[in-house]
Amino acid sequence: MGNRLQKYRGCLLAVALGDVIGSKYEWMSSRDLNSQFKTPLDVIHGTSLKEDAYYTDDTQMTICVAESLLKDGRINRENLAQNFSESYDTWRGYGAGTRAVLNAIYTGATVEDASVAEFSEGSYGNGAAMRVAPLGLYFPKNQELLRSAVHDASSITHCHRHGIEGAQIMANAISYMVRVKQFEIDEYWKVITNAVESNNFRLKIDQAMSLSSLDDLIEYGSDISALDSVPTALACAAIHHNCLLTAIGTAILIGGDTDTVASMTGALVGALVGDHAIPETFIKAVDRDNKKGATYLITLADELEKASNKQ
Ligand code: F2R
Ligand code: MG
Ligand code: MG
Repeated sequence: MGNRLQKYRGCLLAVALGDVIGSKYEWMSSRDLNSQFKTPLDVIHGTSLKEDAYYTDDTQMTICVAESLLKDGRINRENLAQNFSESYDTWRGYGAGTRAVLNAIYTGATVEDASVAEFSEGSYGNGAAMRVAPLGLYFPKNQELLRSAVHDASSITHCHRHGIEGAQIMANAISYMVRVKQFEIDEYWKVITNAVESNNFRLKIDQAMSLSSLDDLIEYGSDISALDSVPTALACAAIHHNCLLTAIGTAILIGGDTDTVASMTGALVGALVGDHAIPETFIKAVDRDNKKGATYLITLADELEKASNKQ
């Protein structure tokens, strides 16, 4: 188990690591992945990060949340929306709804109008949940502040109740992982169920609690909606809470939304075990030519750790 600083670094670096490796297999089937790789660790060690170890929207938007939080000391929706819009790299594989929201913000729409640019009831995609790690790290002990910050950060692009609920659940689970010295499975699921609001999520989380193997996870599935990916990541992290690389490799072998489920799983287990679980070669590979690569993620993690003491 890592010390406090290692846990903060582990969380953000594992967001990127899961994203970087997982994005090479996004939307592949579990059948194809499992015929290519024998074990979860084969996925990690058998994926070349020499040439292109770019992160995608998952990490890009996580960085924006961390930056805005550190700059404003809270979530200012307008500032965060601007940050999302200014850092939007079209080639990083954003969801169609999020692309529409960011284009609307770029052309001057208000945050409220932009949030329904693609879907009139808002997006139920996993795009809010996948970027929520900095909030769980910033408010590890203050549930009320966490709740309102997650709502504000999520509703910019995901005002559908399931989009927000997935982010609330993920943020609470991450705050649990960073808070504790010892993982207690019953306590973990209790924190998660306390953050559940809808029957749809209650049902999915109830099922997720009983999963115990890769076959179970494959049958349970992974897709782009918050409802079909957040519980998958929570279960994968619970099963492999003591081995970050196995957790990320397993999340990828499930198939489907591999970068996002691996990134969310990484955030959870990374926040528990810390960055010493990540080999230096992987850390160096993450978006190596980008000034917002691994070194920058470590800086953000350190600043979040310092600032979270005041919350
Ligand atoms: N989008 C991708 N990967 C595909 C990249 C394709 C390629 N590289 C390219 O760009 O051409 N990955 C990323 O998207 C997911 C996060 O998505 P997010 O931010 O939630 O987007 P969105 O569009 O809001 O929701 C995702 C899809 O869910 C369906 N959906 C959501 N709300 C809906 C509603 N109210 N009604 C109907 N459908 C709804 C739509 O199909 C959305 O497009 C992550 O996987 C990330 O890695
Ligand atoms: Mg992505
Ligand atoms: Mg994805």
